[in-house]
Amino acid sequence: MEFSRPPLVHVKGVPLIKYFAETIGPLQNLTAWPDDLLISTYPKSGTTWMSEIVDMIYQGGKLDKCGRAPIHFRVPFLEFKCPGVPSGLETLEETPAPRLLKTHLPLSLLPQSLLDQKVKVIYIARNAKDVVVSYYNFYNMAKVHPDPGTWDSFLENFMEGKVSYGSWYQHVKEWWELKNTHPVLYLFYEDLKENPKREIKKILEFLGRSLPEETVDFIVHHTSFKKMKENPMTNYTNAPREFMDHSVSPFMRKGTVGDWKNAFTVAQNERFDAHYAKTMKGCEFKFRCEL
Ligand code: PPS
Repeated sequence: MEFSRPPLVHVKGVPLIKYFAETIGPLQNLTAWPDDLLISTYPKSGTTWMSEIVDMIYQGGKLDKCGRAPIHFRVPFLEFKCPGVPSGLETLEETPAPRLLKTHLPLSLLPQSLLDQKVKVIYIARNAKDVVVSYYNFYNMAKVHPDPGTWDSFLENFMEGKVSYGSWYQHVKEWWELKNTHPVLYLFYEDLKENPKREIKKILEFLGRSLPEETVDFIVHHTSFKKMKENPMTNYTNAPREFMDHSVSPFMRKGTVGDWKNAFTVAQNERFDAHYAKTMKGCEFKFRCEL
């Protein structure tokens, strides 16, 4: 099936991939379970990486168990829907407790039950410059998105929140705020890249779990970019080609901090920085755009 790159559809003012927009209604009937764990991110911020880390933790570091299915079946993507592929809600029906769930939704579209049940959340934030570069490449290869246009126009749309899931700026801030009232572990892609073992230990503590030191080391090793890129259970190469065309750009593309420097011109960087300073003014946490 060839996707026609349908235009984004707005739900409560949030632009979404057309097929995903169709699930937002039914998704509001989701019954969350108290032992669910939600992995939340703005797109392209390290969701797949965190999903693999947490599944490995849940499976006690056993590789054969993590190889039981591709990552999107092990960690259902709540709002996912695409013709010819099981939806996130369908996958969820087959998922036994304790469940790992994935979403990119802003809080205004999140099923209320997840909040009512005080479901633990691991949120990963990544610096906006690397996100927008990763997102542009993803738009090009995943044809459920509209045509991204030129890099310059995509960058402009990103700054204005006119991309799928809307504003990065609002997303990272509102999920940070949620920490005040809800169990949220807020992590940064750059920290995970810098010292994955330290960050995995934070996750273990948040989950109230412990693992032997050598198992933690094994998880660090197995969830490296290189390992995940060559692992068909994490690299999305088994997704239908009509949905993700890895010959355009692989899903596991670079996995670095600072790749934005290869895409931004000096003028784009200046424009972006000025807009960023205005939009993020007063924000109490900081992003690192290089390590
Ligand atoms: S999605 O489609 O929104 O769920 O994508 P997401 O998984 O959030 O983000 C994809 C980017 O994360 C990179 N990635 C990793 N980086 C470092 N280490 C590991 N193990 C890893 N796994 C995935 C992936 O390459 C995408 O970033 P870019 O910059 O495009 O390479």
